[in-house]
Amino acid sequence: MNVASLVDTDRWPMNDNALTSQLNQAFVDENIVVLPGFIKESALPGLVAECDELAQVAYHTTVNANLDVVAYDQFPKDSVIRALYEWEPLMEFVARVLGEKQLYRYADPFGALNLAVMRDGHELGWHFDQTDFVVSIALQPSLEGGHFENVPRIRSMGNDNAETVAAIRSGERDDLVRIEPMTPGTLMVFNGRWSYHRVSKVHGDVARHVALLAYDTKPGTDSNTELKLGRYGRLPA
Ligand SMILES: O=C(O)CCC(=O)C(=O)O
Repeated sequence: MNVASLVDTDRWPMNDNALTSQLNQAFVDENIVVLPGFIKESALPGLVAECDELAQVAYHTTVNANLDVVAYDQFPKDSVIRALYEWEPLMEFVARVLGEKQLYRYADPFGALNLAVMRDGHELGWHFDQTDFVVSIALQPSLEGGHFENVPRIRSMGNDNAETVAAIRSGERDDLVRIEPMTPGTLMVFNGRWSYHRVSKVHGDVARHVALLAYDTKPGTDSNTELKLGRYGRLPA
């Protein structure tokens, strides 16, 4: 599998220092960078077919969410999404966008790579992430809803901004909420620790497919038993 051929490197030259320093500056300023058309349009039908196949073995998660999740160990060896995740140049590119010297793939046999499948009625409520960043690749939008809604940099280490966060949750501060564009093929690097975000309710009989690629600045990162049981319904053998 020639993974490099999936990426539109004319539009997003991954080794171009000018591009990666510009993206790094945007990440520092906004806690998010959105790269539309990172995956070539011509590669999308094959990837969506893979998602539809994988979605059949997804586990329905109800902890803090209502969506179906495919775990890393469920991606077959010849999976193209797996190959993208395991492709060194992609990890090195994300490191440069983040301004990090080195990244490591998660040691979590389930959480390293997920496919999030959101079907009619599924949603992901307002939350902050426990991690400094998440990398997502949007592959298929739902017919209606399924928007990635985000309030960037709403809290910081020293200020939880609890009143505003509560007002967003109760729908009184929609003026602060941005919908981040997630057209198919978009790569997003996002810091959800300081940005409040959700995925709005999905409607219609087309599943929303998003691949979530987990990297860390330290080696050996794994999730705990409680998270594994909640999100995947099982523990490693
Ligand atoms: O499905 C998405 O687009 C993002 C999921 C998300 O918000 C998260 O994993 O924290």
